[in-house]
Amino acid sequence: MAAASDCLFCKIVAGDIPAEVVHVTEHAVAFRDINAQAPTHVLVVPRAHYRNAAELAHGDPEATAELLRVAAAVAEAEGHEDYRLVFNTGESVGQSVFHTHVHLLAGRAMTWPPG
Ligand code: DGP
Repeated sequence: MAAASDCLFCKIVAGDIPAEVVHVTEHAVAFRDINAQAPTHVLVVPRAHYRNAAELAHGDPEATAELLRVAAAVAEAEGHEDYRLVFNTGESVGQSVFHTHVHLLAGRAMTWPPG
């Protein structure tokens, strides 16, 4: 799927907007969240533009799996055995950027359920 011209994360993937990139693969890019909520807070995004996790899963199952592999690799590289992955889907549950991304959060104790 082509990049969306008005998409923030497409611009980060393309290198047009700077980000602290920590891991890159054929299908995915991982970079630190600008508004970190944990000592490790990394966003893993597909290079291709899909609005949310379900659309990515339908359109590109391999890239979907790669997001999870990259998240695990980044967690391990940063020394975290325990971590949380979050896909927000829809504005009412907190999605603010409509390019699929999984939040990797680690490095502090967390409670359940999330707010
Ligand atoms: P969500 O709310 O689930 O759509 O997550 C979007 C995340 O993107 C949010 O935690 C903040 C992060 N974010 C927004 N703008 C930027 C940016 O320009 N650079 C980086 N690195 N992260 C951003």
